[in-house]
Amino acid sequence: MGEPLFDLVITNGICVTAADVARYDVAIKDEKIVLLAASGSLAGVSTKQIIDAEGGYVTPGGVDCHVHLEEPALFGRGTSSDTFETGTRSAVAGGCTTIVAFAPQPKDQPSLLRALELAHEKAHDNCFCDYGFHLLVGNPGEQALSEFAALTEKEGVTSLKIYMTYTALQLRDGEILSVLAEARRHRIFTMIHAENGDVLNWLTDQLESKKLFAPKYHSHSRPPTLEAEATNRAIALSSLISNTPILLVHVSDPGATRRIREAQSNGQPIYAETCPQYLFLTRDDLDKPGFEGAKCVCAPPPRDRASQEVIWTGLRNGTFSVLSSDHCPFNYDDAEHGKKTPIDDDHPVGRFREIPNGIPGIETRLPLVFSSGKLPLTKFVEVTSTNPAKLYGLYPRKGSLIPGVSDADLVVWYPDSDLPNVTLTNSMLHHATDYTPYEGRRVRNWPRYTILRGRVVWDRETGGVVGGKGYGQFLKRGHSTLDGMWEAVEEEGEFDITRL
Ligand code: DUC
Ligand code: ZN
Repeated sequence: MGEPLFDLVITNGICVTAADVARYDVAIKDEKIVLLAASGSLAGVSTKQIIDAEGGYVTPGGVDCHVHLEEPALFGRGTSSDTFETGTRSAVAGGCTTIVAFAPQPKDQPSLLRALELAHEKAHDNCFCDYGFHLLVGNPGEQALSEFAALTEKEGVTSLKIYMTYTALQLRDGEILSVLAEARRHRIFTMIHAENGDVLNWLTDQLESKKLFAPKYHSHSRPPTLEAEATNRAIALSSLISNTPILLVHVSDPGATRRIREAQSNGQPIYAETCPQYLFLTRDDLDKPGFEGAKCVCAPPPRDRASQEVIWTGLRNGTFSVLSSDHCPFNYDDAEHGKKTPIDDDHPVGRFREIPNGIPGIETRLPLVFSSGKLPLTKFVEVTSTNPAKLYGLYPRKGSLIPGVSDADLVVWYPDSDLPNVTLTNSMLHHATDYTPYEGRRVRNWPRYTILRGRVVWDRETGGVVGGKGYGQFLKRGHSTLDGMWEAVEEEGEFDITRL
């Protein structure tokens, strides 16, 4: 008896990709998918391990490209409650096999490469899933801009994120233009947080002058117009730099969505992301008794039910290419580093302006959306795995099931005949955060197995998280390949100010 032919075989599953839903078996060898075969045909093959999916769906592992871990205080007073270890542990338990997290460059740090080095130090040997980094650019001075070449050519970092709000990060319009021009030159993809920081500070001052401090006023300080205006401005700035591709992150507002759709219809390379909080939470969640609303303080804030429907439609019709978690966790019951830092004798319901913005969601992203029944399964795979992989230069290694090419990253879901019917509670999650904004919500399905590069890392029935800390590898990424965006840039030519 020689060496078994395969390392792992999954039989009897219904495989879903962004293109197809079909019954076939999957064989894995040396961390790769190596064979797709007729359903049941691999049942007796020689393999080290076999999983019978019992008729459950099998999807490519989730790719979550908007994850904040181990970051300093950037979005209010608190610091992240999840480390790379706990955040990625939580990721695999929710079916996510790849994340792209942020390497933040503070305003007093001129170098992006130094920021990247620090992020590597935090993540190295600590991750349960594969990971990459986006640079979070707080100071686009001469040095930072001169490092774009090294980022893409040496470091495998081909995307960055900039902010139109937050004192620690906000860029002026001129700085945004500098980033976009340099990003275009180096084929770096730019993510933009579009909220008008100056307007929101003015509105916040107005609310505070009326002594309106409670968490629910977070939403009044960030009305939809503020997101729509900044979105429109971001699109205008991209068009000024010869239509440089950008992605509007975490879109919540119908007005912003319409503007994005219009730009896309005009042929502009405008991409957009949304997140579960804009599908499952509303502004009423900020108005829970006492300080509880702080659990749902994130930016932009959750909107109303009608807005949720517009966002679902935007996912179905392709306005949104990706659905990420924006996992940005802070402990609730923590007055030193968490949501409760702004509570004091003068402010018994805190001050919303200082509540750290962000909610946990890395583990609940896929189960919530998969179970909702509101997306066709192929669309579910497209926006949670395939498109993120394409947008951020990981495809087809990630986000697909191509034999000989794709990493063996898979999720096996429960079959319809045996649904686990889970009631979400924080105690069942694997992050290090003391709450989930989805407490008590019912989800119909949950990843039964998560497989990363051929190894079972999550086995819900026996063992839970069975992957190892440090098994997750750093991924050097290529340029975006979604919709041939950079080919279009080649055709349009380099930015030339005399053409304006
Ligand atoms: N929004 C959040 O809710 N948290 C982190 C940053 C952001 O933009
Ligand atoms: Zn953001």
